[in-house]
Amino acid sequence: MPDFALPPEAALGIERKWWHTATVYQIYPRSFRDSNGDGIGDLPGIIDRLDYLQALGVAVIWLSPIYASPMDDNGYDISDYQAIAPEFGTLADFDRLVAQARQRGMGIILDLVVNHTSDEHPWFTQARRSKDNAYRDFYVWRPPAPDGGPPNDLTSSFGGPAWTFDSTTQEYYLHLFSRRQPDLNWENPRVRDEIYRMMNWWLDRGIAGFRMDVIDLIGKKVDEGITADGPHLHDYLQEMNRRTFGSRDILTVGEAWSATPGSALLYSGRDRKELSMVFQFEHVTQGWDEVHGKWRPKPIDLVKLKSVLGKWQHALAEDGWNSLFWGNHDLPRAVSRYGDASGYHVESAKMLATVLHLMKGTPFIYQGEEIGMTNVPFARIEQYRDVETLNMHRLHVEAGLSPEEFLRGANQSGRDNARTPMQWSTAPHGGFTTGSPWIEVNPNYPTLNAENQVNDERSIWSHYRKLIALRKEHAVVVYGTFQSWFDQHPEVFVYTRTLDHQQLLVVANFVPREVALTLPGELQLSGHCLISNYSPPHELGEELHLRPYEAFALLCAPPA
Ligand code: TEU
Ligand code: CA
Repeated sequence: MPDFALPPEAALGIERKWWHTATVYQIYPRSFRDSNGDGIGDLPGIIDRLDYLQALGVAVIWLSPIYASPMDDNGYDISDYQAIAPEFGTLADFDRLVAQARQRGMGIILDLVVNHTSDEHPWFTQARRSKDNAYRDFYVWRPPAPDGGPPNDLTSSFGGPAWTFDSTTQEYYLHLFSRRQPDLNWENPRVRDEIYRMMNWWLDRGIAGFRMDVIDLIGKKVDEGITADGPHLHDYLQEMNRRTFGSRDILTVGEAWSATPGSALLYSGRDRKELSMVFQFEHVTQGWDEVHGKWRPKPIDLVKLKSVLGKWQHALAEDGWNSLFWGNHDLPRAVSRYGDASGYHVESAKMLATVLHLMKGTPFIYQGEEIGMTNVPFARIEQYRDVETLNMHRLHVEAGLSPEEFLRGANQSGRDNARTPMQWSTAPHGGFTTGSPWIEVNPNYPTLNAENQVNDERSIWSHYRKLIALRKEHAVVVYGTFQSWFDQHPEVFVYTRTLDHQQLLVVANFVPREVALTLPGELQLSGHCLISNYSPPHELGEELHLRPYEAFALLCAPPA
């Protein structure tokens, strides 16, 4: 709940929600903190670090999947939606986590993975037995094409066809991800009933919301080649809302790689009764290669990046709501992708945080981002664990790419960059485990770790703490109107947020060199500096001399 007096709703023109002022922290449980030395992070490990998260100031913790799973995709392949994976703990641990988080003013949101299950889910083991099994229609089955091959050309996100032949019944089943993640058939009302029942069971345990995995895929029409944004997608979401969380005050965020400003308004519009917000990825994918996608990322084009971010700020200014993020468990480390992880590590990590957290929307921090964790320089494919990276390696090398070239791409964009263990201290394996970790710790942990930063006012961690606090203290950060300046400038990002008589000016230099900038007359360089990544802050004057990766925010109240 916000701890400041907000302007009246009438003045804002929008209904206030507790999650407007919240900052969310994403935990990838496998890599956060191992409590028992088996090398795998777990729920007691998270409980052990709740004080750390409370000190940071986050209001919500999103847990990547913790359910029973064979872990083909680290838990995004669920074999029992109402059981905790034994390596993560027990249901009693989970209840304790919810209660202890609540005592500290934090809520837990769960990852809802209902586009697909594991191939070990009892629904699927039943379904594959015979064509007339009661669970057959829980999944998507099709007879082979006339030549015996897959029913159509749909491909899996993890490489190869989206169809696998099942010899028992001589039909193919659909999997938009790994062959161990068969897609559920949302057209079957029994599937939807089971999912809503399961969601209510978790809501009754006191969770604060759901992050919904690839939710834009549930309305698929495979015979028409439609996967994302199918014709009944929004009907299903409205039905889900009505039958599960609609009457509760929770946060829901849908992962939607296909989202456009138009569809985001359908998902998150005030009167739509669907979700609180979606994750859209346009700022991510604008930086991908046209042919090789994320495996050949393009250098940052700031003009383009600003135009995408600005477009989304404007599109959801009056209705709907934005999520704000640089990273997650599928993406490279923010400071490695958008900043300078070697020359200006601290400055660029703080700059990126400043720019993101002062836009309008709900910010998401991915674990380790608050200490500036970086991509991992794995040199051999054997060091990787991710099913996507391992599949893609096989396919690309078979297709003639050199293993060295593939590794270069994986070093920049592979999902394991985000999944190396949280670096807590200078202890062996960064204090993540006393055993041997399931994936190697980034070798930079002796200098880059949380212990070094929590008590240092000048650290990246302290900068995040200040930004999270600013959102709770200043309504202009939450509700101010966004406007960008210097749109064509390739090196600086400048924007203002305006609410009533208050104006927040945010200035950020995205390059590792000095940049001179003359501000237009409307942008008064006066007021009170809320946050800055250089000390002492910039000199106020006609012309600004921004230092490498310098970023600051000024709050002014123009004379009435
Ligand atoms: O991700 C969706 C997804 O499409 C990603 O796999 C993404 O496209 C890929 O990393 C980019 O190349 C969600 C989860 O976040 C991810 O961890 C899961 O593997 C996936 O769904 C399947 O559940
Ligand atoms: Ca463990």
